[in-house]
Amino acid sequence: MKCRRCGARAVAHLRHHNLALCEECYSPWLQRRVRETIKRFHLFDRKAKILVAVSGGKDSLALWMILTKLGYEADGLYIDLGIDTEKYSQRSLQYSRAMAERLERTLHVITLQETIGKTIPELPAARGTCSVCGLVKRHYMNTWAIEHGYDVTVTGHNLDDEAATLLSNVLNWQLGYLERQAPCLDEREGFIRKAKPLVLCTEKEMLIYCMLNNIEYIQDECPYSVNATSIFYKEILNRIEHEIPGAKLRFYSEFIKVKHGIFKGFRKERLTPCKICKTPTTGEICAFCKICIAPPKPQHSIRETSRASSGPVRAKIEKSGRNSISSKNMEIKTGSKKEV
Ligand code: Q46
Ligand code: ZN
Repeated sequence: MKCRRCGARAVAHLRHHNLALCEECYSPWLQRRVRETIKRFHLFDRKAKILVAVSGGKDSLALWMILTKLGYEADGLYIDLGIDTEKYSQRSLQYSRAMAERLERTLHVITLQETIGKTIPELPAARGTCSVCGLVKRHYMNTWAIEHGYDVTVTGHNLDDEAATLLSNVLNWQLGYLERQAPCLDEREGFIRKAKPLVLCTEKEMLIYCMLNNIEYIQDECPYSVNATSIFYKEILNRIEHEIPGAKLRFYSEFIKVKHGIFKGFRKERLTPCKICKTPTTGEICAFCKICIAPPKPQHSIRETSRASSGPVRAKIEKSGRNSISSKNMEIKTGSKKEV
């Protein structure tokens, strides 16, 4: 198969775009697609100070590289969740540091054990570990970015992630979640602007980008993702996509087109600042503080906790070049570098 752009041997065939591309043409094509997504959904402007939520996985690391190549000022934030099964968090941090060094950008690191004295596996997880983990990550991505003067936080959610979330929200008719599902959530009182520049890029496209750009990332799944329903929804969507190329992209992008009309006049919940961390919430104390900060006790203990936690979040700031590791020390699985 030949590259549609230059006629050289194609390394990637994207059925949903009816497009074949060679090694040379692929990365510029994907980078252009991200740039167009940023423009189309008005995610942020050229001067924005961007904070990339980096997990050590392929999407967030590739996103960080793409934004830097496109000329944006983007730093990284890594939240060390303390998941020690096969040193998952530790290894994820190493890949994130290696990328910071490669891009010569700053990586901020927040360690849960240091900030709240507990790791993700140690927190109460009545609603499931991933639910608590998501809550903690969203909290720090918001508060850290605001406290350090960033304009926008970006995440590496790709089209497969977003389509799976959309399917789940539709199956359960989660109207509140559907209303908030978007490539961009505007800044408002207590909340930083949040954007997802990869929403129109599939998982496969990101994987090819990582392979062609020698991006080393954690290839193991998080041990807690084993029973995640999102994996099941992704499998279903992949089966549909196999029969109907482009179905995934249409499912998501048509929803984004029509959702404004559907949710016009949708009543949002009234929010007031959390008594502990000041993040807007529906109750007196936000879910993060209930789980991570405040013991479920009388009022006076809440005030005590408030004083203790009102200062800025502690974190290490790592400039690239420090704490670096050489790639030969990293545990990279090359077996999965297959042609896709
Ligand atoms: S890191 Fe956290 Fe994910 Fe692991 S515990 Fe679940 S939510 S699966 S993206
Ligand atoms: Zn709070």
